[in-house]
Amino acid sequence: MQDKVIDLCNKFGLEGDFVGFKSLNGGHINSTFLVRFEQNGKPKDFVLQKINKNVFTKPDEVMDNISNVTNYIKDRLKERGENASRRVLQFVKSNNGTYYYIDENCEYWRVYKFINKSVTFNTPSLNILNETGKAFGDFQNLLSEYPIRDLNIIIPHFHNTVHRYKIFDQVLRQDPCDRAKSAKYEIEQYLKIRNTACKMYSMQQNGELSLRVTHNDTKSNNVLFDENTGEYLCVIDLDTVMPGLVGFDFGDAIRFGANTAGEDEKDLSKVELDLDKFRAFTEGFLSTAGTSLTENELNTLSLGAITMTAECGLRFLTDYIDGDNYFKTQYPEHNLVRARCQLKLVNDMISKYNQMQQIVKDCINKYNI
Ligand code: ADP
Ligand code: GN1
Ligand code: MG
Repeated sequence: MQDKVIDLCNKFGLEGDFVGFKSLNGGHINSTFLVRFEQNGKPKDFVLQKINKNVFTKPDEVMDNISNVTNYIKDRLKERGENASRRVLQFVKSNNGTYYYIDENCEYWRVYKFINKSVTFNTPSLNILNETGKAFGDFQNLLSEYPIRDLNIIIPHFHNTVHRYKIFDQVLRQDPCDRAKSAKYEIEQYLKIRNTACKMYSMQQNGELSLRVTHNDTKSNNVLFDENTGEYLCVIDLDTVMPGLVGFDFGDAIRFGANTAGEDEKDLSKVELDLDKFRAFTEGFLSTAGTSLTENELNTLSLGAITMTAECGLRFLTDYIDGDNYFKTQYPEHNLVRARCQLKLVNDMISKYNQMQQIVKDCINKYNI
């Protein structure tokens, strides 16, 4: 693998002496490596990433969106008088002049600068969640005037819950691995919350909610924080940047970050919505994004959390029944375990809906939105 990594780095014209590389595992989709070079005695780190072609079928369109959006953010940060070097991902062009390189196996690779002294968190503290909220709120704010029509639709129907349920129906009918019988309870429960989970899609169709530039994968491990201060630096993992609903970006962050347990916790008694974490994220998010949001958007933030949790759990369950073709899994029932965990969480969110709405109201008042 080392020869391959060195060869790829050459294709991106990385200069200096190659020191080594290691895997940066964390996500369920791409393969990520940290590569170290030495230039004039100083270490220079880069991220080398193989884009998952099964998920991102048009990697050139992914890179088109990412380069346009990161350049736009860079300009906006400059306008604000902020130093962009650690605040936005900086991609490196390959020798072909594109932001990706296609290898002999037709795999797409990209390189961007590693942001030094940064960390990510899978189980964020209250303070880190507050910073995560600020990061995604600011992302929303920085891109609020971006012309969304110029963006490619990377994964059609990505957060279209109505469509996700249709795919679920299909996979269930086919039951290709004979797994449906082992998930009877979960199937029944996910069908029970179908209407609630599909409400925001209808609101979008009716024109009550409009599309914006959204990130679409707002987990706290997709934000880099300063290693020393814990302040947010930069939003990463930009593959799914495309038009979407702001409530879904808010909601997916809550799904992941305000769960008292991990996304794949087996002991369901440990899984619930932590309202303190919900408040910490909401305060951060509204402090940076608040004034750009409409009344309907503000009113549906809590429903966004319910929708994203139901949808993500449904996607895990669909993938389990389908034979684990989409998400990386570590053991045969991993997707089912994830689906159970999301189910417990979404039901808890539904029971805490009024409390979530009250917290959103408190924050609206606090920031005079
Ligand atoms: P995935 O699609 O697999 O989730 P990410 O782009 O989120 O891939 O990267 C995986 C991990 O690599 C991140 O959670 C983060 O810890 C680290 N990482 C990615 N990009 C950078 C960067 N520019 N600087 C520092 N760390 C990074
Ligand atoms: C995937 O790549 P990663 O792990 O950040 C998935 C998200 C899911 C998430 C669940 C392109 O994100 O939609 O919410 O797993 N990304 C894609 O952890 O499908
Ligand atoms: Mg990621």
